Amino acid sequence: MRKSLKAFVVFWLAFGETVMWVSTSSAADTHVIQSTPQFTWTYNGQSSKPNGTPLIVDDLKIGDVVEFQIAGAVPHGVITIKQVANRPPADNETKDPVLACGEDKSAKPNAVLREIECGAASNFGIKFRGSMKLEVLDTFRGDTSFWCVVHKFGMTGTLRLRP
Ligand SMILES: [Cu+2]
Repeated sequence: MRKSLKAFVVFWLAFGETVMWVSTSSAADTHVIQSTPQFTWTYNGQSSKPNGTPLIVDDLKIGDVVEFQIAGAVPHGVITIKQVANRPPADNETKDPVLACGEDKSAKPNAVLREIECGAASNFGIKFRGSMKLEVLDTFRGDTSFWCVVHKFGMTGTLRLRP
């Protein structure tokens, strides 16, 4: 009897640990990308470069949140782009990948990100100060790139799922 009780306790300790491991590894993370006074994006010790080199954020999971924080005197904003390159803005910008605040889901069936915690209006595609949060949808594949609505290819980045 005592032996089986002990086995039971050991089983539950192991089971509980497994449950805890699963829940922490699948929990949603928030990835904070910040603008800097040097006109770059920075994340996790990495930065974009004014020559068009993108900031690479490659540790996303479905359900995670990408938060853009913009502070300081210089205004910035975020819009998705078709490709990382020095292209005229009209050629390169696209709003298709992001379901912005106030938009109907049926209008953007190909969205891979969704703006959340909507305030009075969407911050997507315009200059703003403060925070914009984008949730990684289960449609996210490959690379989704963005640049600053003001500084264009001089301030660009790429989002991708972790390997
Ligand atoms: Cu900018």
